[in-house]
Amino acid sequence: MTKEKSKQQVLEELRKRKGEYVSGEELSRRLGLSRTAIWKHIKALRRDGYQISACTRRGYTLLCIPDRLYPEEVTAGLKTTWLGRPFYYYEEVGSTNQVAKDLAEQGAPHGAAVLAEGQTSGRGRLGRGWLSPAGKGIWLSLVLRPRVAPWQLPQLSLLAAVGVASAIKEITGLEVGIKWPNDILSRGKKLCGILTEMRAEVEITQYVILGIGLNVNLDIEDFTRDLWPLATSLKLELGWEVPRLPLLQSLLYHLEGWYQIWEKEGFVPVRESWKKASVTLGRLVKVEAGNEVYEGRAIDIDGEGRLLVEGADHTLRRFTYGEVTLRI
Ligand code: BT5
Repeated sequence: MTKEKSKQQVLEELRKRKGEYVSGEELSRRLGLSRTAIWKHIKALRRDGYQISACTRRGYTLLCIPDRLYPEEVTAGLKTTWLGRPFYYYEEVGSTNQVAKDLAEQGAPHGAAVLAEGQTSGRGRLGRGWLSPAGKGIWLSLVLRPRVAPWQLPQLSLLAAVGVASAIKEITGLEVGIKWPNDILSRGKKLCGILTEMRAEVEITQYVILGIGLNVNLDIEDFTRDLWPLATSLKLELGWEVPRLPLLQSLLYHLEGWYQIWEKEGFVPVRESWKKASVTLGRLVKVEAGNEVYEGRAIDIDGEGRLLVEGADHTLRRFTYGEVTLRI
């Protein structure tokens, strides 16, 4: 048995008996490890951030788990069947989307997840950056292999926004808004950004990387000054620190649920839910798509997730992609 494996077993025993003391002797007997080995594992777990109290004659008890998104913690309470399995965890990477892409190229399955506590060069759309300070957010990329043609993929980004909004609502009660296609806003400020990258041939989608950056416990000083008027976090919105672990588990659960609905019933139910949370529809907007800038009123999204904008001369334009600025 590897050291890591036996450390996890010690943790598992303590977790099962949370609230009680377990003696070193009992642990050593149950796991077939020496008392010294048990003590070493306890020390290593403490280094990982687990608070374990040791009391002479009574043994060890687990007081508190760290605010880390360790794979064993995430999978321990995960209600999904395939999403987040396997779960790759890193302390720090450049971009989880890049890591997920490399894994997808090497054959990572549909549902694989890559999470990092911090990113040094988190990516936004169109070569922009994404601020991702360590331990403050959920910086996550999912490998998906949808059995749909590439033209249907924009629906997936809208689906992701609906999944994120459902998880935020479940865990915090906060009602967020979705700005087309998939920015999550609270009081007009950005709480979460989604970056979809893909490899596809004309008719076949090889894989999609769904990158989700959710600002959970960032304080105002964690943001660069230019982002102060534009960005926010759940903590800033709610006034309390949000536990990331249940939020991440809920996020994976809701995304899987919505994905399954999309596979079975198509885009209709996703579209309904998206529209309910939309802060774009009915508003005057400016859409920048490539070299073009178009202004008008956002009327609806169509059955493929495209934004319909009606100009002053009543011509209707459909946008598959683009950057929306909300006017009124
Ligand atoms: C996005 O781009 O909104 C997509 C962001 C996706 C980030 C995730 S994190 C996990 C995964 N791995 C990655 O490398 N990326 C994904 P866009 O719409 O282009 O927004 C980028 C713009 O938002 C920047 O130019 C900033 O103005 C602003 N911004 C940067 N960091 C932010 C943050 N943490 N919160 C809110 N706004 C931010």
